[in-house]
Amino acid sequence: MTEMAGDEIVGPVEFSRAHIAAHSPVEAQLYTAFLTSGEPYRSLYRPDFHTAARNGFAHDPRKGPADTSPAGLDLDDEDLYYNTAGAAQACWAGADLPRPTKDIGRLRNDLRDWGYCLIAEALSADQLKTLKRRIDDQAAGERLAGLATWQGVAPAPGEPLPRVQFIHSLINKGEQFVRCVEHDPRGVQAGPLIEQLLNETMGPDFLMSSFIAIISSPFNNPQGLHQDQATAPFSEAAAPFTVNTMYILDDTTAHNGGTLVVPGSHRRLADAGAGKPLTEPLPPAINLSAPAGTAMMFEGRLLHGTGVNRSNATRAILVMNSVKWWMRQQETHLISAFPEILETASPKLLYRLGALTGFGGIEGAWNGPEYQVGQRRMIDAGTYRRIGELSPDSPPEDLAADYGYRHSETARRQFPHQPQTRPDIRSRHAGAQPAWTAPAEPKFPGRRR
Ligand SMILES: O=C(O)CCC(=O)C(=O)O
Ligand SMILES: [Fe+2]
Repeated sequence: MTEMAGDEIVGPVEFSRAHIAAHSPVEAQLYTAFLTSGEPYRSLYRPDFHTAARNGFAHDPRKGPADTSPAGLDLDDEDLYYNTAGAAQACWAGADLPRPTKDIGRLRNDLRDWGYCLIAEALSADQLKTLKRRIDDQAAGERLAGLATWQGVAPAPGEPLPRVQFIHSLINKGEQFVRCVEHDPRGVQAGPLIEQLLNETMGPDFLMSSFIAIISSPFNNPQGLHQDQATAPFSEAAAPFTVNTMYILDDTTAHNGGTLVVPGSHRRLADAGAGKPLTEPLPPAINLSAPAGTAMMFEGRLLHGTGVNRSNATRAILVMNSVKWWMRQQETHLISAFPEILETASPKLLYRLGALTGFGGIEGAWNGPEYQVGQRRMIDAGTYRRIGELSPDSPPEDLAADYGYRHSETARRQFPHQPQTRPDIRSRHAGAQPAWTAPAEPKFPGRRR
């Protein structure tokens, strides 16, 4: 057997893997205890702790019963978190939980105090109809094509796939979805109100992380309750890092699997502290109940998950997740989006897709004020050439090549002032053109520069 190169001692013994391992017991390590705390999920999934959640806020269909459909789902046991009709309902009976409203003051209070709010008639009847029809068609098309995505919940024992269909990258699948991302009132009549609440909660420079449809089928398994702000064990009491806007496309109740939510859990989890176990049990979950056309906004710390659809029809929602501008987006829009979507996008849409150079740049062209659409176009066309190893001895054609970087805003701006550039290269690339120019529209106020 050959020695692994990484175990070779090539310098001072203090740098050897064996020496480092011998001097790194877990107790001596910097933040390992915090990073591996597993909180808050360790607390959330604790059995016999939270009210009306005997097995914690997670569902394991392998634990039975076996004779239900699907196997493992127990719809009678009131002590399971996904059955909210009995003890759970009694627990919340007197609470002034969010109800659909158009009153921005009430919406603010609900989002702050309960972690979610419900915007009444966020979609007009026409907008709802258009979105619903497009989603039904898209979902059916993706199933027929063998392209449907099944995820979010556990499959039942013996079933190969979960009973929840996701539709990804909605911006590619109908212009009404683009309007949702832009909060254009022609697509979502409550768009300006939603955008205001997002701006106040996230800062106006938020990005769109993903925009998807989630369609639960009869007797899907429930989702383990979770925070969509995937920052655990980091937790911040002052404000959330993400906010979801969820458009409800079917009348939703406990019967057809309205989203499970633990009202106020955003505060309780944040107050417990980052990486710390919960010391107080949480109250039970409720199922969201609201008419189609309502938008639920919920913040990233709120505990929630897909409920069990006990009806004989599907339940569809659209979820747009917004993140801080310095967080990684769930979807790499710059690769997923159709070129035409990027090329005709407004500055606001481009910004929200993460196409503004600054973070996630290409080959260091992240210091300019431009959008990365040009680079994407060149990549699509197969004309984007990357800069590799260069030296004074490189073949002249390598030094002079038409690299993709030459077409970036940063490169073009700096090129005339470059010291030592070979004269033939200076003249050859003096007129490098951008591969794409953004529409001359007013600057989007969310832009960071
Ligand atoms: O389906 C739902 O109601 C919620 C889905 C959800 O929370 C998720 O997929 O992260
Ligand atoms: Fe979620």
